[in-house]
Amino acid sequence: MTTLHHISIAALALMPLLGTAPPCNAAPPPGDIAPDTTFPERMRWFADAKSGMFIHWGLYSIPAGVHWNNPADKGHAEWYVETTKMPMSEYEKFADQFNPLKFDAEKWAQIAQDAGMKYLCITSMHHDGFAMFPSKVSDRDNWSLSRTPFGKAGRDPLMELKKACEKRGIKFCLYHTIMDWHSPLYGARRPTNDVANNSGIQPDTNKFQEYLEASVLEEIERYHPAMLWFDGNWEGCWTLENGKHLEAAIRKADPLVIINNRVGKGNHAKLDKNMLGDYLTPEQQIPAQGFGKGVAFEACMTMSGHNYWGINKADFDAKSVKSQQTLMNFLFDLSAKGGNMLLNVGPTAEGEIPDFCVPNLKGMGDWLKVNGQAIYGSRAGIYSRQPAWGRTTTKRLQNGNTRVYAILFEAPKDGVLNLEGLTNTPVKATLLDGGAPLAAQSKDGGVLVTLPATLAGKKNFVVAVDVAGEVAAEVALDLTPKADKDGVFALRPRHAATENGMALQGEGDAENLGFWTSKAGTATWTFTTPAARSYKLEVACGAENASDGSVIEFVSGNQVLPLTIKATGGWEKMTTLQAGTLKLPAGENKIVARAKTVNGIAPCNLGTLRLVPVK
Ligand code: FHN
Repeated sequence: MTTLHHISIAALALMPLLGTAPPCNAAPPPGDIAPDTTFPERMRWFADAKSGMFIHWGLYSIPAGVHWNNPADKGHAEWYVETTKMPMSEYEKFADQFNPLKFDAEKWAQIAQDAGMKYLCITSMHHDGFAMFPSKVSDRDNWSLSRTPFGKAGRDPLMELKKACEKRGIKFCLYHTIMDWHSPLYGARRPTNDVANNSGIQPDTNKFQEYLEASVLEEIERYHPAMLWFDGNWEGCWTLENGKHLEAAIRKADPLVIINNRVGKGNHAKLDKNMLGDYLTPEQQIPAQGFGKGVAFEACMTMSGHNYWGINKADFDAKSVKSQQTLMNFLFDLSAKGGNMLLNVGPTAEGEIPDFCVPNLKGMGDWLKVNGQAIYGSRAGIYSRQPAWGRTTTKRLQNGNTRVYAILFEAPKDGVLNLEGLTNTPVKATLLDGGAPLAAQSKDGGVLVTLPATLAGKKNFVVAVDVAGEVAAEVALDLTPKADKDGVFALRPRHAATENGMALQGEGDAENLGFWTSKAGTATWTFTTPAARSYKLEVACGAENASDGSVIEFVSGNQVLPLTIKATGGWEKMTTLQAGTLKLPAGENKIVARAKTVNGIAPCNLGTLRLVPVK
């Protein structure tokens, strides 16, 4: 910027500080916000809620991942009976032990409320087929809470939690499995299901459908959940027709209940013509982009540092949990793309949410108390590819204007927020926390907002900019990495197009691509080189010990650079490895990162790649 421009900026910066700031967090009166008719009426609470708590709690919480026959093997969780191949007759004994006397629904609901979560979804029945409530339907197989000491004492944790949630205005929702490792009627019976094998009952698709629907309808009648979260729909014995029949039965019983897309078949995170249910459910990943106006989606993510859903003793003992910033970045990223975050906790068999989860949840809730206006009720932001400085969300206003919320990871060093590509005329700009007015102007095809020097170094703050009219759908943003003065390319995690389960997390220099939990996961960087030359490829990566020795590859054209991962002791503890040299032609180039051999649950987390010209 020219000196003259700096002077004008300085002058502009002084203006608002001379004014008197309106009251803290001057939220626009609700009447200001135009009603959003994009979604059917029953979906609107969901589209506005943005953040929910997921809870995986069941008999598997008793062993908490420690193998019944090999105590050194601690790598299990809610898939316990399946992954340890425990005979079902042995697993059933956990039901006679389940007595979570420390369970306190008020405490759980308060943790969710303090986290700023607007709905809560708990496993009423996971794949072990065990009903976590006194179910008359499941009692036919003696396979519900009724048989536990807790149930015999008259407790009903789902009802207690429903009441505690609803008195706090939190929507109560239920997870229900389709895949059932216990029922003798389920089509894909496991060889270890000796209970079914000895029952003399054969798998029967129609009778299983009747049983499943009876179980779901019993829950609707008993708990009136606001949403049903189906899961385990991927096995061949569940068909699209089964899903349609179940969905029709639910709609008839309660036209207002929301249903996720796992009631049907197909990819959880891809729109397809056969999609059933009301919204998409990417898991452990944040899609690179949203799915377009009016398409609801929710990414379910784990708080566990090792990505467990049900509690895992080793993870618990290590107090392994994702940072508050990572959780907030999930929420910022998903809100910017028009989606929700369903964040999971795995309570103990004694009935407690791990206490080391609470500070990060509360910290996120405290941020939302001040800046929640930028999240709750918002819709996707103005960019289809996200800027490095932060995220945006939007709200349409009654007066025809659009409020753009810019969530900044950190104050820009030059004190100017550049909403590049936003050609709408700025009408008003304020700092959301405190409501101080800010100077905004259209310039160079964007909107520049001058930030007071008092914000220097501040993180995670929101600037609300009202602009005239509707913002063009997803302002194009050039995110192509460019070479610096030394010809070095910094290919940042946020510049990558990710596929199949990699999620951007962290911020600033700690930014990284995580959740590489599927071998199909890839990250692709696209950039343009001025001339043909060779580059050394340096890769920042972090890996847990179990991932040591994994091999990933960097592919560019017909060149493949293998890189053996060295554990750094933590997914986000980055070290830089030399991957080798690439000869790149002039013009557009792509580098694809892919997994070759994976040790542990993922090969590594990827940080910034650097291409350093070979002299
Ligand atoms: O198999 C389940 C798993 O246990 C967990 O419930 C997750 C959470 O969405 N869903 C399935 C894996 O995709």
